Amino acid sequence: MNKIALITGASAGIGEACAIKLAENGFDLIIAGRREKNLEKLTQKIKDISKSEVLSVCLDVRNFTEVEKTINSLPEKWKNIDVLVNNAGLAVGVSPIEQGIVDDWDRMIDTNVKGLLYVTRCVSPLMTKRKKGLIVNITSVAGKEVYPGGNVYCGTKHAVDAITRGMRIDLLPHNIRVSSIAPGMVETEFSLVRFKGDENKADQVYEGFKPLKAEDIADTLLFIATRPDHVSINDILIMPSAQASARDVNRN
Ligand code: NDP
Ligand code: 8X3
Repeated sequence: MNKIALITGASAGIGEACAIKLAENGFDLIIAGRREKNLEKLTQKIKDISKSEVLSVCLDVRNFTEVEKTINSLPEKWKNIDVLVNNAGLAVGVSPIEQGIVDDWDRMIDTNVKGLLYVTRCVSPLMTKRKKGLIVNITSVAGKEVYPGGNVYCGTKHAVDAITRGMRIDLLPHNIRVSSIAPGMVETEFSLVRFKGDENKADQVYEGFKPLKAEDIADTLLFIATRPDHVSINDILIMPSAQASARDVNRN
């Protein structure tokens, strides 16, 4: 029987690449996100490239009632989740704190922190019952460092970093491993979302150097998810070769 992985934010970027990578390597997938059309396309792609089974669930991680209902109503077989990838997340804006937009702050905190907690709260009991599981949280270099205009986004990723370490302790008696992947700059829709659809600004973020691809993070996830049971990869900080810190990027 294939292992089952649930990936949040699978409708684009890193989550989508992770779903494809795990499917190529024999996992069945529960793919979650808000954009149903993207999930439909991904479902078809996975069916085309692998023999994996796919369950697509339309889900806004900010809504606890919706998260709880979705997880509780999974068909019994799909409740045997072996790997949870808490990936759904976003940055919105780069305003300095004194000009910050409260709605942007709410979206980041509600998605990156509360959404991750809601999904974990509903999935982890399924794992503790089976005394096995792996949870991988997608954090960021922004969870290790701060940079100008990163204030609240960095705060949410620092929170996820701390929550990850807390989860690891709480879930230790239940034989559940908890890992985090902290990427530097990855070229996805991330910057387009951050700059609210401004393609010029988004493109500038990745100009003059080779950023990571979503597939690089998927490779990292696959490595973590295929270690033997006695090995836990606690945290991986992964950067483009041209990036040394959140603020130091070697552009041509
Ligand atoms: P994308 O914008 O390409 O993808 C973000 C994903 O999150 C989408 O699938 C989106 O789906 C989903 N998402 C956003 N809000 C919600 C929500 N409320 N409910 C459910 N799903 C949601 O960005 P990335 O792939 O780059 O980002 C993935 C993760 O990686 C994020 O946590 C981000 O912070 C982190 N990260 C990204 C880096 C980068 O440079 N790209 C670097 C470090 C970390 P939909 O809109 O359909 O709901
Ligand atoms: C995304 C990477 O550097 O924009 O987490 O914060 S960064």
